Amino acid sequence: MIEKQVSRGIIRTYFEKLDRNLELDVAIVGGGPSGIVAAYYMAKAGLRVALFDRKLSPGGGMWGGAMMFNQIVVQREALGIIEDFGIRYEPYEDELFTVDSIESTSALLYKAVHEGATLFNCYSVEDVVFKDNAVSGVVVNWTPVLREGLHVDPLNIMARFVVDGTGHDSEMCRVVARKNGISLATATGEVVGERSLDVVEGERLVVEGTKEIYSGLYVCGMASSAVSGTPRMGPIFGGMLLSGKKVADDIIARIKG
Ligand code: 48F
Repeated sequence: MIEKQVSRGIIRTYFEKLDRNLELDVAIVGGGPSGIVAAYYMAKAGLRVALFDRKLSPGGGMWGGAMMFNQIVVQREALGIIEDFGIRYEPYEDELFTVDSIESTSALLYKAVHEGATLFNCYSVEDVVFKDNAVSGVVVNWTPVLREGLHVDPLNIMARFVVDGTGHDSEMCRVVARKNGISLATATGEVVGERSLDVVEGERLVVEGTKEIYSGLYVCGMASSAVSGTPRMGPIFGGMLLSGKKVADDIIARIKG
């Protein structure tokens, strides 16, 4: 009865996958370039890591290049990461290189999953689990449920660490600060909000700002610029890749010692 087998194959394996991911080392919120790179290196180091993205197609702002010109620029410092993912690149000028944004985004996604990270698409993280004054998991619901405004309760997924990779809105930082009356590790204790564009400073500070922003909660990518109030940088992606690698290295060191 092939019709029934098709459905059963999907249901059984999906729920096995969900069940395996109810207790994680790391839950990454947001599947932009920084979050996906983080997922890849953590999975490669043997951590139990899952990434949740509200879109049907994770990849965040990387697919569209700039103004939908689907090429992006990376600087020499990030070439090691580009090579780890097997992405082809071309020298451009000075220390800059160009890559195809479709090849890059699909390579990041493919390698992260292939290395053992689990990606849950169409999942919106609406809150965190907050226990003993630390972030210790995520609260998830279907994106279409939230879009429709349906009154359906979410599920909880526990994690030793949560990474906010939600991009310009730094959603996890905002929700943690707003709901729990705590101070984040920023100049004001709150989400400062990103500044206008400065490529050089933006690229430097996005990596510098990649850190534990509250107990159990790390921040990477544009979320780190938004929370700490550093400049945006536009369609140069080296900082995003380096930020994802840095958050992975920091958490791997914390967990593995
Ligand atoms: O913004 P985004 O691409 O994240 P990023 O890694 O990269 C930024 C660059 O793309 C670009 C840039 C480069 O220089 O400035 O903007 O910081 O992707 C963020 C992802 O998070 C998802 C969203 O769908 C997107 O794919 N996301 C945001 N909030 C949530 C979420 C949420 N609450 N739950 C689940 N996913």
